[in-house]
Amino acid sequence: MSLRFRAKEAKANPDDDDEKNQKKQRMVVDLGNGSEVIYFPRIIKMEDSWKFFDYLNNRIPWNRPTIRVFGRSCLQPRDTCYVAGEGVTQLIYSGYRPHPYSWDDFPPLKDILDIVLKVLPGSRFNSLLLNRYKGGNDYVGWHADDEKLYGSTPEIASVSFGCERDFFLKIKPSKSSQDRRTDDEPVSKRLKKKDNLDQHSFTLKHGSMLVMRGYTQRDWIHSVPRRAKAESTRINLTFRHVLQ
Ligand SMILES: O=C(O)CCC(=O)C(=O)O
Ligand SMILES: [Mn+2]
Repeated sequence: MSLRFRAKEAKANPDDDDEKNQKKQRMVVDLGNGSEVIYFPRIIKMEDSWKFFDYLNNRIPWNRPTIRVFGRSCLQPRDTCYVAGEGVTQLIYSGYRPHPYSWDDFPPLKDILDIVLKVLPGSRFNSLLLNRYKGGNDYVGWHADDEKLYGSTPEIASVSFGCERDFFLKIKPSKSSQDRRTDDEPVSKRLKKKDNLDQHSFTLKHGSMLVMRGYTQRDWIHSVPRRAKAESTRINLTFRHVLQ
C-alpha cells in the first residue's frame, strides 16, 4: 500500500524541552468526525530517553506470546509486557490474556507516566501495554484498540524510545464508504480528497509521544509496518485507561 500523504513533522530542537516548546512543536491532526491525533516530537530529553530505553530493554520481563489472528495461532511479531493498577479489568486481545504486572514493580514507568501527565493535564491512565520491536522484521499489523474495556472514546498516549519507525493511520474501510457524504462529487475529486484525508503517517522519534483520542479507535486503524532498514530496537509504551 502506498501512502501518498505524509503529515509534515514539526521541527524539534533537542534542547527545547520545556512545556512551552512542547506545545509549540506539537502537531495536531483533526481526523474529522470527532477523531484527533496529536504528535509531540519530544516530551523526554534525549539523554533521559536513552536511560529509560536501557532500563526498559534490560529490566522488563518481555514475552513473545502466541496469539490468534483470523482463526490461526501465530507468534506475535514483537515482544510485549502489560502493567495495570490493582483491580483493573483484565485485558484480552487476539485470544491472549497478558499477565498484569504492578506499577510498583517498575518505578521508572511511573516517572514516564508523570511526564505524560504533565504534557496532558487532566488525562487519566491506569494501564500500560509495552511493545519491543527488536528490528525491522518486528511489527504491529493494522488494528484498532477498540476493546470494550476502554469505552467509546479512549485516549491512548504512545511514547517511543530507540529506533525511529513509521506509524500509519487509515480510515476503517466500512466507515469511508458508509459515512462520508461524497456521492454527489466527481470521482476524480473524490479520489484526490480520499488520498489526503483517509491516511496519515508519522515517523515516531526517540522521546516522542503520539496521542490518539476521540473516535480514533472506532473509525480508524493503525499499524507499525515491517521496515528492512530499521536495524535497531524500538520500545513503545501505550498508556491507556480501562473503565472501572
Ligand atoms: O508501537 C506503536 O507505536 C503502536 C503500538 C500499538 O498500536 C499497540 O500496542 O496497540
Ligand atoms: Mn494500537
